[in-house]
Amino acid sequence: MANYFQEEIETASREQIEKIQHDGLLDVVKRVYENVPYYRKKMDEAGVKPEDIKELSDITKLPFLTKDDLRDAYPYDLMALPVSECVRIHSTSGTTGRRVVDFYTQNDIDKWEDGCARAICAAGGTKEDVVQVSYGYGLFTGGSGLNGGSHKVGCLTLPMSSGNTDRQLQFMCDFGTTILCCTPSYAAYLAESINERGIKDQIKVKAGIFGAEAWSEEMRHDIEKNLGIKAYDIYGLTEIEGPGVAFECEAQDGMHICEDYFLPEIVDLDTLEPVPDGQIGELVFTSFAKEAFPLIRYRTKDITYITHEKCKCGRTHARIHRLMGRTDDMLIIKGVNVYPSQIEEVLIKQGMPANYQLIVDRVNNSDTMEVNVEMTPEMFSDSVSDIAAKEKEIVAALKSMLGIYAKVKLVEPKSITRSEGKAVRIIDNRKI
Ligand code: DLL
Repeated sequence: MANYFQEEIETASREQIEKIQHDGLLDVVKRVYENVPYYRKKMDEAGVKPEDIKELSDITKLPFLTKDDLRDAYPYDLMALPVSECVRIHSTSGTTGRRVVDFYTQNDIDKWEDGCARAICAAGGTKEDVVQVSYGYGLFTGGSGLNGGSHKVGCLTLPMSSGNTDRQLQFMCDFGTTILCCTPSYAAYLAESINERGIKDQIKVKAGIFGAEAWSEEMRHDIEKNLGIKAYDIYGLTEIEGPGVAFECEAQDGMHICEDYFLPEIVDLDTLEPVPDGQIGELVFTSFAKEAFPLIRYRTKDITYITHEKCKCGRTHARIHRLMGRTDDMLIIKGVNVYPSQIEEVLIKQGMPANYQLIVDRVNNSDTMEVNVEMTPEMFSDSVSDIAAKEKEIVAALKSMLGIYAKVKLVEPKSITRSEGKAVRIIDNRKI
């Protein structure tokens, strides 16, 4: 029997879910048209009025919202309520441009934490568990979101934040952490540190809730094997609320979207027309239940596909497949679309660790890609010719997966900087 946090809504019928989404959509369109001049202008320009939205399918009449809109409207222009009604903000780091901010009322926080509590229960969590939250706290949503979800489930919560690996491991051993929440790259690093210190027998972790960055199925298997746990994917983004927008259940076969809060669409990467279930495209969300900062048809730039097929766990909310990458970290090398996750898949299949970096450049008007990947300590003691042979093998495997040549360099163990948050996988030196 599956472990639900809110069984009734998590297993609601399609008719019930669509009714909630229908009412939510009509309500949010009216709210933003009346209260947010930025939206009213956008809708007026698109020639659509709230009265034109009668059915769920009318959503396609509404204009998309993009990250550029969020940046234009920074700081307050997309807020749907006065500051006096809001209790919190969160924000992205703003490394790739102006910060993106999200605002929350107390109800918004409540629903967000419910989503994270659903994720913890879907990973088998109960009030008996000790949850170590090793996502960053502060403006980043990861720490606060899972912290709140863990409280709601009634778990003993360790608000560790990211970093300070010694302290992470000490708390993990001393307090008997059973559920670990952090980025997959930090989980891999923690697993490496645990094995190096020979303390695996003191670790009681049974499940991990890992997200905030793209990771491959192969990386999941590696972490599961190295830590002896089940690793669950969790998805979310600051603009929509943070973690818990979608999460995996025990079937580990796609992430259930909290469809009672968010209306998902998948649109074609070129035409932006909605595509059917199973077809890959860009994920678009309407966060109709949000009070302070509802977004309509927000283009996430995340690439995946959706399914409404029945899930073994009994949850009825639609699932998105593990994210395949982002439209903006999709590298185009000699005209070929390349996602870091494809390279990761090849590397792990070749027995390499998931510690790698892609260096892209343009030499004589032609794109080049170099894949630097760490050797395992065992490989490091191999002869130079063995290492060269392994490099050749990886070059061939990458060529057969991507159809292009990439130079491969096996580098010393531990020479690629470890990440405590989101890993930096790409260094693009092209000046285009
Ligand atoms: O990363 C929220 C989060 C925190 C999610 C903790 C999960 C766990 P942002 O910093 O705004 O928010 O980054 C959002 O990260 O659009 C995706 O591109 C990527 N991302 C998030 N979760 C996943 C995942 C948080 N499970 C952006 N798989 C999103 C792949 C993910 N990519």
